[in-house]
Amino acid sequence: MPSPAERPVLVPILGDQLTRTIASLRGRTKDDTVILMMEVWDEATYVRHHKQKIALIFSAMRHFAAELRDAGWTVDYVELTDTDNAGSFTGEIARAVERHDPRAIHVVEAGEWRVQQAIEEWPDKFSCDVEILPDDRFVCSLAEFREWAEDRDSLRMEFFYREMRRKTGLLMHGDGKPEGGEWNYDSENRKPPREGLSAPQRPLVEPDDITRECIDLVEEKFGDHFGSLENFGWPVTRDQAEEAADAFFAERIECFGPYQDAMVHGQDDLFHSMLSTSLNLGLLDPLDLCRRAEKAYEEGKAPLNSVEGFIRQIIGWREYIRGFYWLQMPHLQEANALNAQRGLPEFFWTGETDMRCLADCIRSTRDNAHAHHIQRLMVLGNFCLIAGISPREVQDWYLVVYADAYEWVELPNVAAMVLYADGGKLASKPYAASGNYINKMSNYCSDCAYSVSKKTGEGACPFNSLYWHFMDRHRDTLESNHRIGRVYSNWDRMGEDKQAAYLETAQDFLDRLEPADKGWAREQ
Ligand code: FAD
Ligand code: DLZ
Ligand code: SF4
Repeated sequence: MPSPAERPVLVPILGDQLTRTIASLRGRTKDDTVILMMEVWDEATYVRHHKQKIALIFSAMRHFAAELRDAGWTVDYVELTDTDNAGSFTGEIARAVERHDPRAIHVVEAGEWRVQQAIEEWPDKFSCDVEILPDDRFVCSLAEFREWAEDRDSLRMEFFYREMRRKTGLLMHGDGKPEGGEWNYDSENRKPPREGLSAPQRPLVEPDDITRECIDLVEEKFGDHFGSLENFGWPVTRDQAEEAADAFFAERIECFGPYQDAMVHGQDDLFHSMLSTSLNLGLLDPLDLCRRAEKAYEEGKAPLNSVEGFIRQIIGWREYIRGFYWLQMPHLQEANALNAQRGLPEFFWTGETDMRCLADCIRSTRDNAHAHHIQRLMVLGNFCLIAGISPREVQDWYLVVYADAYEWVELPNVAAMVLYADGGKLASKPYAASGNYINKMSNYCSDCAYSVSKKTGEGACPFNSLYWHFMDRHRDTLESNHRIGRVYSNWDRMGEDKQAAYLETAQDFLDRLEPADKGWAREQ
């Protein structure tokens, strides 16, 4: 029988922990470590993920395992189709404990609450030591976020972001002042798309043999999941992710800021970085990416509003969203402050709607497993908010359809930012908007079956009447919010006939919405 010292340490690496410097590997020696990576049925099906998302994660995991082996590590890799695959992380750990008789398990905490609950049971389930290490691939630790949030009435991102700027020194002067004198250049980042606006095509990564095998596996096992695999071009290795970042810094960051909120029919990525999948898998380091953006500014290759905007998305929003998730779980999953109960419409899965803005965003979502932020927030999300769609159904949809979707980042964005389901802890007011906003920031309305300038009746843009229906039905909750401004005095000034026309048009539209089969998102 091997002595404890001869027994290896088992290091499970989960699908979104594909970082060579991950805490569980740091300081370990190759001759007494077995790395375990597991493709498991439970993770692939807890919601019915977009096909590109599963292919991306499996391919990135397989490439990562190959890199580790090349570097001399022992990797025990369990494929989805391996005989005896137990189907769950805990089941696979049990089998690995049998195979390797480890003296300890060292695992980095999970990104998702659901998985973390399972990991926390391991010390009781297995007889060896289990060490659960903090995930330090973020700028702000969870303990630090908790401390920041403690005793604050308002958890606004802007104040957190300033702390992160001070902490990292990004775009900061020695005297503690922000570069350019302002913390935030958002007001310069709302340019509507000018006629003919087009961005350089993002380089797509040609699938290699490993990726093609994963694509075939997904078609075979998950062929009835939402989405198309045809356009698969995601980076699946760190080198590829770095090349994607190079292309962003060379070609798109300059216009990233000004056109951050713009939407153009058929231009799916516009000037966005398309780096969220790589960041969330662990292929890219968030701080390093921000330092590269800062360098582009210092070298005069990108304007301050673009660079500050990009850095804010990462050390501001991304970090804040993660901290908020862990602070609010598990009740955030159930939050429904506005008591929204309507089922998600079927067209979210089929894309079959005459509303051109929604049809284009859903098409991009189906073809690319991606839509950019303003499409997610102000078209898809805004519709769900003002139509009163149930948070659980909206959450499931977003978790399924995006290749970058993990609950820690999806849930706060959906429940708190989009649906105001947390009652305003994250957002100071609901992001509700009429067709006017979409018309200003996109070219969708010019060729839509509905008329954006028509407010009520047949052919009127549904966003117009739904907006007022939303405001009217939540008057008790929202009227006292000082950021809602003059909305209710405008509403009252309209007079009863106009109000009735709005409410009738909206109700008529809502009555005709066909709810989706719940089987699209989860096995029934
Ligand atoms: P860019 O526009 O280039 O931004 C740069 C980076 O900033 C992103 O890669 C991302 O890491 C980060 N970022 C920007 N906004 C946010 C944000 N609100 N929250 C967290 N990080 C942010 N992002 C995800 O990574 N996974 C999700 O599941 C997800 N779900 C979302 C759901 C809704 C309803 C909304 C409104 C936003 C969601 N986001 C999510 C945030 C954002 O839409 C995506 O990160 C972004 O579209 C990814 O594309 P990009 O890499 O081109 O981003
Ligand atoms: C999303 C996902 C999928 C589809 N499949 C796997 C898998 O088979 N094995 C794995 O390790 N991870 C997978 N993931 C990502 C996990 O769900 C992710 O690591 C957890 O959500 C983190 O808590
Ligand atoms: Fe969307 Fe309304 Fe514009 Fe049509 S008119 S694209 S539904 S905002």
